[in-house]
Amino acid sequence: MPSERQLRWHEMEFYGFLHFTVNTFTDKEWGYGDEDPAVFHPTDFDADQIVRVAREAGMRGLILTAKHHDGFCLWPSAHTEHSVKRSPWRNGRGDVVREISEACHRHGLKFGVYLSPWDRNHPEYGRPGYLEYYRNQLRELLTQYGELFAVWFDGANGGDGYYGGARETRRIDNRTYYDWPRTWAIVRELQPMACIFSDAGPDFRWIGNERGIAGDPCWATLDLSKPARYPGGSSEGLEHGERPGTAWVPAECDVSIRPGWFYHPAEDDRVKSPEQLLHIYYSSVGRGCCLNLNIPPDRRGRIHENDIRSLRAFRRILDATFATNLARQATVSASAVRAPAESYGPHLLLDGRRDTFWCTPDEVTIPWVEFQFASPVRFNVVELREYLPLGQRIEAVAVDCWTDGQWTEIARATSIGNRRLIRLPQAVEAGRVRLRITRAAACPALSEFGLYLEPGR
Ligand code: FUL
Repeated sequence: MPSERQLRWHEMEFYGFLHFTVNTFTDKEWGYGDEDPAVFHPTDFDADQIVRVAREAGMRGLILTAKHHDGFCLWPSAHTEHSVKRSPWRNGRGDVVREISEACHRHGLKFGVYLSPWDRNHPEYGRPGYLEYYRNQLRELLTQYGELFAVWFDGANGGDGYYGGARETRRIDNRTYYDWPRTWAIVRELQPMACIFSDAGPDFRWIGNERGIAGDPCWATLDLSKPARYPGGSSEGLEHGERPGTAWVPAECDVSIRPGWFYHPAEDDRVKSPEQLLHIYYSSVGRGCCLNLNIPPDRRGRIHENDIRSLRAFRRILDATFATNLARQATVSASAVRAPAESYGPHLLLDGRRDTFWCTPDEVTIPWVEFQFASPVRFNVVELREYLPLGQRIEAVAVDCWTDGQWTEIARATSIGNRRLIRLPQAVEAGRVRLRITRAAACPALSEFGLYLEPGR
């Protein structure tokens, strides 16, 4: 079952990634580590514009690449000269981490950091000395920028790099070199509510691909006893999760709005369309995961107009779809209700609250609930949300509509979790809708039920 910290993360649902560093100016995806800090020179950096775009897209937080693999620091770290201190931007007195974090707090978004473990600039990389440096940097980020909701540790370790001028290949053993438990303990100590990301958790995991698409089913649990479960380890099992698993390690789907993670002018016309973004949203958020959508600032230090256009159209469709839960007009009845009915009745599916839920007696694991309407409703999206503090109990459901004097099954789904969205191929109209729980590991605890109409489909 999830921790309080993870429950808060689940409620984020949709947030953004900001990939921004020297690569933005050198047109690379992975900098070698020998970049002159002078190349980092945004001409019109505007943290408020970036955060406003994210907020208007519906993102509830932003995670910034404070340091990517090239080792260049977007904040004036006391432990290296390879940072914004040596850039012409703001005459060497700039701090991207500060500006973005403050803009996030001003606009009501949460803030998180990405600190690449692989550092192609640092002379000590691959040796014990680097670990001390890395942890000192982490301490700066954990103590100087307010509350963090996420600390993001990626698993890439490519080998060759500048490494203080050595220009060589350095291989490390992913399982042992970083001594992760000790680094995670620093996060716990300094930011107890921050969720830690890596391929293998501990708080949330990678979905196993960079397309933004979760597996179906997608379980929030993993088997952490497997030898391959470490950052940079095997991605097997990450898309679907593992049931029953040994720990709650829900998935984040990360994907870029463009082909690359960093801004490249040549990709200005390859921004994902609103329809592509919707498909990603339904395949990530709609499968119980959080979506981390990368929107890379350009060389001005702003979000490009093409990205904004796509995000706005995407948001308009989502807002129009989820403006009204049509199921709220229904009279609701269920095959079973746990006592007392006021506390566990099916009416709680329609109250818009995450902390109430419909529940059955312990021995009833496959109940149904029916929604009856005074006049038929037309919908093409079905929403289900489990009461997450009790874990993921439901394993399969079916949705039926009453048509021509009989029940017809219109959809099925497997795992539910934080939020399951079933996007129907076409709209259906019905005066009675029934949800059947067809398999569950324990009596279901369902928090919300929704019926929505996405316009134009
Ligand atoms: C990976 C990195 O290698 C990519 O450049 C990008 O930052 C992605 C989100 O994580 O590990």
